[in-house]
Amino acid sequence: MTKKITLLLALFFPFLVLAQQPVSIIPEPVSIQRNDGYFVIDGHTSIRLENEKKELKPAAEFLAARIKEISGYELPIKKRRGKSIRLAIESISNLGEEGYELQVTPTGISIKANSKAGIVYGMQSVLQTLPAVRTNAALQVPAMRITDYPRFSWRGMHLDVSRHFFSPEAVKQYIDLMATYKLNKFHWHLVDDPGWRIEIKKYPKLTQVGAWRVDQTDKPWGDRPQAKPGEEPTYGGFYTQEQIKDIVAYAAQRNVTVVPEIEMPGHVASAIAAYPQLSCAGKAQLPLTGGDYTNMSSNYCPGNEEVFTFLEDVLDEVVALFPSQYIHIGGDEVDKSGWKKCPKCQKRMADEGLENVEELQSYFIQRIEKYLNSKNRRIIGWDEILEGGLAPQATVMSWRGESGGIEAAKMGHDVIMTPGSPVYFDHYQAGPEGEPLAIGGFNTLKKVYDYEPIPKELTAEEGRHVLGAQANVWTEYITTASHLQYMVLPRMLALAEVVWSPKESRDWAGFNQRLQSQFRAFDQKALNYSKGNFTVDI
Ligand code: TNX
Repeated sequence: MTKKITLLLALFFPFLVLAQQPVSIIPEPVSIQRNDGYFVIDGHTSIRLENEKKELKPAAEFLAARIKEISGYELPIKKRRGKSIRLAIESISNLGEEGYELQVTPTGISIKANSKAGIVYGMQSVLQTLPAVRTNAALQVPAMRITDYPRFSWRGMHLDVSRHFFSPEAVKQYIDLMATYKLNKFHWHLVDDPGWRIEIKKYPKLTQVGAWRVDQTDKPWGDRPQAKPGEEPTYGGFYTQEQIKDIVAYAAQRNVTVVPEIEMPGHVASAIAAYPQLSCAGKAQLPLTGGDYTNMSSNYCPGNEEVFTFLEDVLDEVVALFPSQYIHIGGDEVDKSGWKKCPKCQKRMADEGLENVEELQSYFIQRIEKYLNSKNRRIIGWDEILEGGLAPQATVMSWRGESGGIEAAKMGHDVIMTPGSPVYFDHYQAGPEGEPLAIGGFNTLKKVYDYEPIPKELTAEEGRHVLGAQANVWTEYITTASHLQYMVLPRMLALAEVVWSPKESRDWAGFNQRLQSQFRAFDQKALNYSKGNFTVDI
């Protein structure tokens, strides 16, 4: 019956029915009120900066560029009479650093926030109501009033560019997707065994040698054999420092901080390939492959002073490229058995009074932490850095479930939750029949959507150490930008809602409805995404 009435209304008063249509924004804003009518962006609209002109200019340019892309209109950024999109930094209580107030009426749009970040998020909400690609249709923004701010300050996506290299364009596209859904920390896993991906001027071999390997991507991970000596390592790539600066600036314009990960002391066969003297064995396992590595020639040697000089030099260049307060230093999955057989390591342990190899790793991480603290930076490490004693200022990324995060939060350390289940997006999201080969695991969209980053085991006080959550995307099996899109879409949108929207407003059915307009945007942009039947939990 109600359907019939709606249909009749639509026939005779289409405007009325349109006015009732809900607005679909992901992540769901804290409060949203839909009003009647639309604001139409056209060739007479301008972008008006009320104050803080300089600070807001890049944000305004971002919005202007987007509108030009979808409509051809070139909105001037200036004060002029008539229709405008007003951007204003003001002091507004209860919005926090990243919140915003958005008001759309038939005569104009106003975005107010305490900072540039909030203004950018207000723009993203507006942009989600518009077509994603070039259109000749009118650009109608629904009249509405939104008050919005994030639940967590760390809303992260990680990308492993070592197991497979992704072009700067693919990385920018990934950052763009993050920004659309108000995710703000891009954890860039730049170093791992199969490839060193960041140009370091002082150590050119890192990318001349360490960025290239023998291609064995046609074989499943466990079946990738050691390359034969002399085989040509031609597969890989790296980012020049110029490209990195460009990506960091691109991200900053969208309020995304790029957090680089420089792995140590394990997962560094690529660095050892370039500078074999940095390993306990003093030799490398060459040529590099996409397969496994032995520990004697794929870890740094903590007994060797040269290793610390090398890392401090590398970190000097890293710090100069990345304004991020945090530098991720890895720390995961070190097979320490080689250190037990290494005389230099034994001597180091005796000199420092260390009882076991776990303490030796802790010594390593703590030295690096001290160095980075002296540069006014803070370290993040995977939860293994708890073993042998946690570095005093370290933030812990909890990936082997939540127990490491719980332990660290109880010790008063900050924590980022990235448990394999449910936020490893290299795991299957459906199937596995009919799905592209994945490393294993099973993290459905529903499982991601239901994730609660603050564990019950923590008191309210301890829970405040949980800065947020992040999805990790390891790329042993992900070889192309299109495959990467498929693994993160739409799970990234579920994560966005988990870390941004109030816990109480989580609504699986509503999310699925709002997802539909995002699917249209993916189709328009020819993005590859999983189209499973998400209304049921598979
Ligand atoms: C474990 S998660 C790793 C990665 C792998 C990943 C595969 C973590 C800190 N280390 O090196 O790529 O599993 O899911």
